[in-house]
Order: sequence, then C-alpha cells, then structure tokens
Amino acid sequence: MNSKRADVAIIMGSQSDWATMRHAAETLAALGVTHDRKIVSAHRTPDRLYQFAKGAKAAGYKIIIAGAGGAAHLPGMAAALTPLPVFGVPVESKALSGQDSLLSIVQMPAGIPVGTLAIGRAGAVNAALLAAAVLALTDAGLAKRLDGFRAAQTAKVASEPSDPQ
Ligand code: RP5
Repeated sequence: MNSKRADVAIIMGSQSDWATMRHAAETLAALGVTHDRKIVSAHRTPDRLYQFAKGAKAAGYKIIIAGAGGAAHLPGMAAALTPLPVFGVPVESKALSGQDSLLSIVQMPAGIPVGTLAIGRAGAVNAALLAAAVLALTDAGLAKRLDGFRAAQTAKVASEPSDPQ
C-alpha cells in the first residue's frame, strides 16, 4: 500500500529483506493500516537513511518498522535520527541464522530505544501488530479490527491435533 501520508514506514536494508518484511506489510494491509515500504541501507545508502529518518516525522509517519540482517545497524541508526518509535525486525541471516541481526538490533545503549521483535517472519508480523496496537490507542475503528483479528486467530486453533493428510 502506498499513500501520500501513510502512518507506518517499513524500511529494510536490502531487497533480500523483503521476503521477511513483506509479512509486516501484509499484516498492516489486512488491518487497514496505511504504510509505505522503502529500501534504506545504513551501510550502502547512508545519505538516504539520513534523509529518510530526519524527514520521517514531517512526512507524516507515526511509526517506523525497520528490518535488517547481519550487522543490522539500520533500526538503531534510524532511531538515533528520529523521535518516532522504531520497531526493529532481525532478518534471518545465512551465516548466523539471524542471531547476529538480533543482537545488533537489541543491544541499544540507554537513551535511544528500538523495540526489538523476534527473528524473521514472526518478528515482522508482530512488529506490524504492535504498530497497529499503538495506532489503535487513538483510532477506535482500528482497535475494533485488531479485536477481530485476534478473535479470528483464536477461532482457527483446533482443540485437538489432526493427523497429516
Ligand atoms: C543487510 O545486509 C541487509 O539488511 C540484509 O539483511 C543483509 C544482506 O544484504 P544483501 O547482501 O542480501 O543485499 O544490510
């Protein structure tokens, strides 16, 4: 979803992160939360990162979801450059299965917070749900849709396991 004044910006360090970060986009879309998606690399496009993060609040964004893998400095650097809340998603890396990404994102120094989620798809989905929950504090319609999401999720859980077909 692309709109002029989206509530959430999903940024990621590389095209290769999209396979993970699209789950955040899909979750936001399912809840009717407007969002933009951008490739912004802390290492390969540092000027783009600076410009994006410095202008993010003025652009109308309320929350940033940032995904990166390996030496995952994107969420922390974005948080250093904007007053907006930043949720970090550690992308599963090939070499260290995302443990490097997780530790790079979670170990922020006191004073510059990044809300760090789980490695991979679960983290991307939950970053979107967390963003939606924050926005729902001042959006009754979204709060209702989030309640519906949870109720539908609960209804899908069988009471007994079934054998594979
Ligand atoms: C990070 O390096 C990106 O976030 C990505 O997860 C990782 C690898 O990037 P590519 O080499 O696949 O572009 O900056």
